Amino acid sequence: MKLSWSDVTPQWMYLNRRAFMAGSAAALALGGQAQAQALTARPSPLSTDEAPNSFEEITNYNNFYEFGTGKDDPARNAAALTTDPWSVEITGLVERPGRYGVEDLAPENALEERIYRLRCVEAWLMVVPWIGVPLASVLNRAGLRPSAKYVEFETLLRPEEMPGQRRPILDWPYREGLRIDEAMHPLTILATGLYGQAMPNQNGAPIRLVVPWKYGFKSIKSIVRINLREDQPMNTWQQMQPGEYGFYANVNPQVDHPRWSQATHRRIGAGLFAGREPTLMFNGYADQVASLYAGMDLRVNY
Ligand SMILES: Nc1nc2c(c(=O)[nH]1)N[C@H]1C(S)=C(S)[C@@H](COP(=O)(O)O)O[C@H]1N2
Ligand SMILES: [Mo]
Repeated sequence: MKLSWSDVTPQWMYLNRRAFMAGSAAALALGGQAQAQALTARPSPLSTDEAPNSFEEITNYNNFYEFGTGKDDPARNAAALTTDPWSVEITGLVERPGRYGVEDLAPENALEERIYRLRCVEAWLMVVPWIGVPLASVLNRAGLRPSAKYVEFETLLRPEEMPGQRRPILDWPYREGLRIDEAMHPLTILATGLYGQAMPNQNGAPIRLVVPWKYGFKSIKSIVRINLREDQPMNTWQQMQPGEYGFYANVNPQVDHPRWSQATHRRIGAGLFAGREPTLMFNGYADQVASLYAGMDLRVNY
């Protein structure tokens, strides 16, 4: 199955550019890291001008419970994950359901760099230079039926390669969901890389969601299924602890987690003496997204 937004870049150019990029500054910036596939992406006005965290920080301080609950477990264990071949099944209320390859969902000539703040519900923050495509571009090409009101996402279930899945830490596979207007918002992307290269396994290779105004757990990694439905789906963390994690999970300094304050956070890499920073409404994206929640009680819809 092919989506109609086909890659208009000639194959020879594509291969050439890849070979060129392999020796470029983007690749050199990775220092001692194993060389991954280089990706070219155009800059976006939706990027923050805050300085990104280092590649080192972004790939060694992770939450990816399929590979363990420690922050350094994903970096240690995720190399074993087979990410090629990979396909994403688009199902439910769409005109063109089917299995799609990563290059079909996010063709190289459509890639954008989106430098976003990532605020985890655990009250830390990083800035990540993602590479990806708007989720809206994928949903539009798949063709939304008018009855599609929510999108549900599912991570790969593969306990042979994901040691965390051999234990009932969460109800596997990891699942997430968005309301359709959230999914279609220009800030919402499917990311296939960061820092000029294909997505490191520990960050959700080969394709993951990024929703920058919501707590990090909404940004589900290593997606194999996108399902369009009429009713609101249950997400994994909501199912685990409904009193602590909801469906919306919008970053909100005024609504505390039952066990800790959300008023401030720690910036990863800022240093021991940096002090905490005030958390921003919708993680700093209020101008773009506040209207999505007009009239909603965000204390009830946490
Ligand atoms: N499948 C899956 N996706 C996931 C998680 C997970 O454990 N499994 N953790 C989430 C959480 S809590 C956060 S903060 C972000 C972290 O993304 P990063 O490791 O790329 O910074 O991924 C999210 N996506
Ligand atoms: Mo998180």
